[in-house]
Amino acid sequence: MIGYPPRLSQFSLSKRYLPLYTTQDPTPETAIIVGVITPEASRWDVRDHLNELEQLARTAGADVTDRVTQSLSSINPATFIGSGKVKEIKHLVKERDADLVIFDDDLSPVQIRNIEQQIGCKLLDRSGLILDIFANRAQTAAAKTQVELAQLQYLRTRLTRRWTHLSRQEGGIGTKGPGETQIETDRRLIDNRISKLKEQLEKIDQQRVTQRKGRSKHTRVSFVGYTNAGKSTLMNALSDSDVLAENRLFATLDATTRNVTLDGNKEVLISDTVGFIRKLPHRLIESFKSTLDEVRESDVLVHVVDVTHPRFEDHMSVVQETLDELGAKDKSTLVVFNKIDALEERNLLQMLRREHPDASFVSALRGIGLDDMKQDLLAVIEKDFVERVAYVPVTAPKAISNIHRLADVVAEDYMYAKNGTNGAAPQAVARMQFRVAKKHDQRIGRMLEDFAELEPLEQDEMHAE
Ligand SMILES: Nc1nc2c(ncn2[C@@H]2O[C@H](COP(=O)(O)OP(=O)(O)OP(=O)(O)O)[C@@H](O)[C@H]2O)c(=O)[nH]1
Ligand SMILES: [Mg+2]
Repeated sequence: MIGYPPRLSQFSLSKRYLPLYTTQDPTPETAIIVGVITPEASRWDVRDHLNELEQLARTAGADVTDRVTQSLSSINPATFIGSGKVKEIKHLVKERDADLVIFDDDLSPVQIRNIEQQIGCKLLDRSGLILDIFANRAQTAAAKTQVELAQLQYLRTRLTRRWTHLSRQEGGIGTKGPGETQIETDRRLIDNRISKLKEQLEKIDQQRVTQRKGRSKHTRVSFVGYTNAGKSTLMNALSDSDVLAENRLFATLDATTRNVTLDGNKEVLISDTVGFIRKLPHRLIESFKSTLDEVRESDVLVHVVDVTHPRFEDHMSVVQETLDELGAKDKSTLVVFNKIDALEERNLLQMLRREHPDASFVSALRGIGLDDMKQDLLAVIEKDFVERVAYVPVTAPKAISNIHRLADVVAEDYMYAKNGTNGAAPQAVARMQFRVAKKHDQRIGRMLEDFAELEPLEQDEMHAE
């Protein structure tokens, strides 16, 4: 069953554990989907948006029987669509014996209440549907906690009186008496749960920060892209791993990281993570902060695009906007056009090659173009790195270990060096040759300031000394 509205009775029935609300019933529900044609969204836009909504509904376990559209110059604040249209949907629901109606746009609590009262079945908007899918697909403790938080925050703003019978009053010291309305009780229960979830997420966050610190010297690459673009398939092809990849939306909800060796023995860490979609609920992005930190903190992004999708250019814009929202828009990025094996229009490929001379063209599924892509990735990474040589006294082991932590040490030899200006006695040093990301270069430079004047002794100087 697609899970909206969640039963608030859950919140008061179990004080210890409040189950995540998920889609579990295997029998498909029947759904009617609704889109609105506006001056900003043409008939063709809405057709494609509804195609995607239907795919989302299918992912959530519903069969779509009908599509309803309406052209509107302005939105009706009470019912979003016109009142005549609501009546039409009501009849259709009856005729089809539909279980739910799904709007492609997000509705206000008032609109949800008004429409639901009239149509006589469950009503869901796009965000609610996406949240339901996420809830159903969440596997790990982190993903489950993140989704539940987003669900409750979404629900909190949509509490209306229709739920007043669902939550039991809890009596006892410190609780309000019978004067408190059920909505207040529900809101309080939700708020308590939200703060617990936030605490849990903070703990998960701290663990992840520790994990990430351990791998900070490696170049970190994140795969980003629209859902179903082929990120996990590409990850599997490059790293010989077995991340779940399938033809459904939001197959991946957690970040998986793998070690991949590029040309020249350059090792990088590649993370595959949750896909983006048009109108990804803002709350969801917020609650998935710790998963998406992987993207925010990576050095380079690989933007995977399904080139066979008729709307792939829109998808690219959605990904850019989402990256912007995450604060990761300006990272060095390699664009990878995927699924070229399934592309029927050869012209499109030629045009794209002309328009995106720096992009890679691959088939992750068939293993086409992967070596070239690895080289392209290496080139993007190299642009962000500088190579340095430093002489660090062995009496400064902290500086040596910091270089190992922040940079890729290419060579490390021990020798004697002296300060060219102050005439002090020669000292044992490590000659360190390393490659460092530009973002860490200044930091290392500051750490090594005191040793900047050290110069290696020439062979004959060593004997003279
Ligand atoms: N024809 C073709 N299909 C591909 C290719 N790469 C991936 N696919 C298919 O596209 C579908 C989605 O692939 P995934 O790797 O799960 O996509 P994803 O980007 O990880 O998707 P989410 O995790 O849902 O965001 C699967 O059915 C893949 O088999 C390709 O190069 N060619
Ligand atoms: Mg995936």
